Amino acid sequence: RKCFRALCCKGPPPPRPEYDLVCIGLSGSGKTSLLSQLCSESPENIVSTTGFSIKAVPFQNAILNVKELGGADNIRKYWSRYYQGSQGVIFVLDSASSEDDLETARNELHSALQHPQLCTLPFLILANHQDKPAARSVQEIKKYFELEPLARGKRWILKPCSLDDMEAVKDSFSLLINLLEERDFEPSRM
Ligand SMILES: Nc1nc2c(ncn2[C@@H]2O[C@H](COP(=O)(O)OP(=O)(O)OP(=O)(O)O)[C@@H](O)[C@H]2O)c(=O)[nH]1
Ligand SMILES: [Mg+2]
Repeated sequence: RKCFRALCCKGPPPPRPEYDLVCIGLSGSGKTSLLSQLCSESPENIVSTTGFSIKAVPFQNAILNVKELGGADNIRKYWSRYYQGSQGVIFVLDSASSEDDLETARNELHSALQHPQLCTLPFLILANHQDKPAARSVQEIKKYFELEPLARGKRWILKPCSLDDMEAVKDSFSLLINLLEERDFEPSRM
């Protein structure tokens, strides 16, 4: 009987921690599609994001308030105005895009990694569109994006993914949540 009580009468579960994240990446990289899937929203009628869009994405052990910034050419220059208050960064790229777009994505990622408001935060970099035959592998992307020197000492995760394998996407987000939690437990510095 005691055992039964212990199992069933524990009261409400503790509230899940919430984190504010910013999600960037070129137009068409799949930011809205991935975030909608994570929120179990219908994948239909997704249009290019003008300005920004905020979603509360629920996970078992945390809620991520993700602010997606539209990736179109004329919006990207305003990205940095929306960085303040972020606790982590999600960068989505199209692994099958043209050489030109890949170079633009690399430059944008480098700017983000060096931005004063983002440079100390954990980064989740998603090499999306892996279902396409032209997709570059995560190793190729790691090399092309020259992440090693730039991101050294930072907490970042680079993972391949595609819209049709949401389990892999969820696993990547779990790793990001681990990085966000680590910060919570960091002893305060004197
Ligand atoms: N084949 C394939 N298509 C994808 C994948 N992810 C997204 N797409 C498609 O790419 C298109 C653009 O996706 P969006 O989610 O609107 O891209 P976005 O990054 O939000 O773009 P902006 O809001 O303009 O910055 C949609 O037609 C998606 O269905 C993927 O992994 N594989
Ligand atoms: Mg979008």
